Amino acid sequence: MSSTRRELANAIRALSMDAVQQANSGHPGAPMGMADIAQVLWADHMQHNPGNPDWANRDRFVLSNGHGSMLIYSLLHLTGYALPIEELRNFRQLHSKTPGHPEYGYAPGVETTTGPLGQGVSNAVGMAIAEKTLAAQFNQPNFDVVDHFTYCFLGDGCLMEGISHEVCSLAGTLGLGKLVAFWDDNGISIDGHVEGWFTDNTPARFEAYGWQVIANVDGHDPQAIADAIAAAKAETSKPTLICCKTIIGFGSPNKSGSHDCHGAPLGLEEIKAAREFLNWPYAPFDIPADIYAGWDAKASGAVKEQAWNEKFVAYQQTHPELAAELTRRLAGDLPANFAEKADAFIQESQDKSENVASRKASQNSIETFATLMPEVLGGSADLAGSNLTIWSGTKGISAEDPSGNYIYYGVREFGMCGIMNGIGLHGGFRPFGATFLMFMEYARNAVRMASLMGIPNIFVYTHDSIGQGEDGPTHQPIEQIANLRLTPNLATWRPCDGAETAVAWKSALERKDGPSALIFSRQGLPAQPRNAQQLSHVAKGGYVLKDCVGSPDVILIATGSEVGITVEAAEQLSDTGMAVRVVSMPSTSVFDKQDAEYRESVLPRSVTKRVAVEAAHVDFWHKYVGLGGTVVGMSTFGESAPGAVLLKYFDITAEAVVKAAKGLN
Ligand SMILES: Cc1ncc(C[n+]2csc(CCOP(=O)(O)OP(=O)(O)O)c2C)c(N)n1
Repeated sequence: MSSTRRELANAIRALSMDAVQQANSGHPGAPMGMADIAQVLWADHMQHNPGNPDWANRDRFVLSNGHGSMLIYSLLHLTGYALPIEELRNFRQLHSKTPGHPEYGYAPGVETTTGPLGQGVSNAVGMAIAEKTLAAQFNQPNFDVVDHFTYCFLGDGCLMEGISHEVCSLAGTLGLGKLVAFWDDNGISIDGHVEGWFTDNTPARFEAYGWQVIANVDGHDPQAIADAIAAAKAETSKPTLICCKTIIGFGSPNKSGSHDCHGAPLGLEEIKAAREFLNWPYAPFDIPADIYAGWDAKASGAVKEQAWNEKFVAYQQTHPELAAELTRRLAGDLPANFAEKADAFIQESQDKSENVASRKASQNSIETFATLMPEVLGGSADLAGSNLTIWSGTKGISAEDPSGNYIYYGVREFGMCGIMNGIGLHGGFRPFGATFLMFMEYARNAVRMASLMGIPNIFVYTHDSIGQGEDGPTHQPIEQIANLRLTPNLATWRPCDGAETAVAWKSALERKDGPSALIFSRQGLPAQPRNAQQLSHVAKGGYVLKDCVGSPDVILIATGSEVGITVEAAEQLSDTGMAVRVVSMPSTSVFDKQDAEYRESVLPRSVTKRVAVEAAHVDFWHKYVGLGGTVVGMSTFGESAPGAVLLKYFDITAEAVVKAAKGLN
């Protein structure tokens, strides 16, 4: 006899309460509450193949309420992904594939890391944008080779987070008809019943965004859920929010409906009671064969993928160039001759020797690279004219025409970066998104998530210091660059002129295993002369830009807009007979990865007289200048005045560098 839907859902409930109990930590409430919804969605709608979690046209599933991780682990295990029961037994243990929150790259089938509430839904919006835009660029009559849904589970917590407003608002504007979100409306968050802190009219809120809202769905009634999903899929011009009334911890007779089961093990007594209540007589982690059979999606998934593969072969025959390009883009490979063309552009930038703001140099790089790479999907959080992110081939995407290569994100920095992460995870694009460096803080955690997940997105930051001037201290970064540099797996670049900027862009686009932050000035900067070897060493993150004869008396280390004044200072110091070396250090993290011999050749240990120069927080630089060195930089907030006045006022000048160097003993 085949299992009932409730029995199948109860397998999720049992696995969740048992795994949390075994780990003695975790969140049983959400998985037990959403199990019936998950059963209907995964059994009847999800287009996926457990045998190949990377199938390009799979539906994407995002558990934005990532604390309910046992829900997704149960689903992946039960449907047949390579996630054996031992992994569920090892929930939350070191080196298991089942960490406390779903981590991208651990269990097969986890599409994104979730846990920081609100960001999962931003990733889901990004995935839905990627699907829609990729489809518009590649599908042909009779060949819908890009054609999948993005499903997202979210709780009250995600809806309370501001980022959900940013991204759901944009999702409505962009008419993401294949995005379906399920709100776990259980009235509970950690502190208890949400009436005291969350009383929004959520359906009205989402209607105002332009979503289709299906309200008052009983999240424990499979037919109501099935009807809602059918209606969601039928609406192709708007995203859909299905508001599911659920009981947190459904099945736990004494703890369901209360925050007691949100984030703590139910306890052995209560688990026993829940087993009786659910009529689930099996031992922990023991799933009967007929329940496994009811969930198993391996055969049906293989058939679905096979049908798509056949369609793709026919597409390849009819549209060979498009098929080859789509294959390349989905693999994340650079176009043929990329390195050669990029190097020619770098040389050209060097030869031009233009004195421009590095944000302008960045725009020149974007022009070149976005023209070479149609997968570049640019954008800015309403600062295109300041960030200089528009190139001659820019085409904005809209609900009506999603085929473009640029997203007008509006004033939504955090949303932008979360969406970029979803786009990057989906595949087919190389997103970049821009804002003022100061506002990286609004988006900080999404940049961290890109770094944690290893998504090679590019975060573009302009107006990088007090040199930006009149906007004043609210807009003048001080500690932000250090913050970016301290983020593991983020490559941070602060180039000093056109050639360094071109190298930074090339390096960011060549990365496959993590994001890059590219930091640019508002003000004009002098181009630096370099010989061929120096030019090739820019990619090493730090190199000798100007040298003396013999061993240096002092080494000056600078980045970005301070390289120019540091070279000036070096000239003045040389005139007084000092042997001075200038090191340009556009990327400290890239420099740190070079071998010891190279690093020693740039910063010989024997030279302890060192000055670092950067119009940003001084503290970061002590690891390069040591206790014997000093730093010309900032340790207070800025002021409002023209940039040149401020640089003088705060002593970020060639004279200050000379004085600092002379003061070393
Ligand atoms: C950004 C962020 N802030 C706080 C938390 C801690 N946290 C985890 S779950 C939760 C409450 C979530 O409530 P809800 O979405 O209703 O989940 P449920 O109680 O229904 O499981 C909080 C505050 C978090 N994970 N992320």
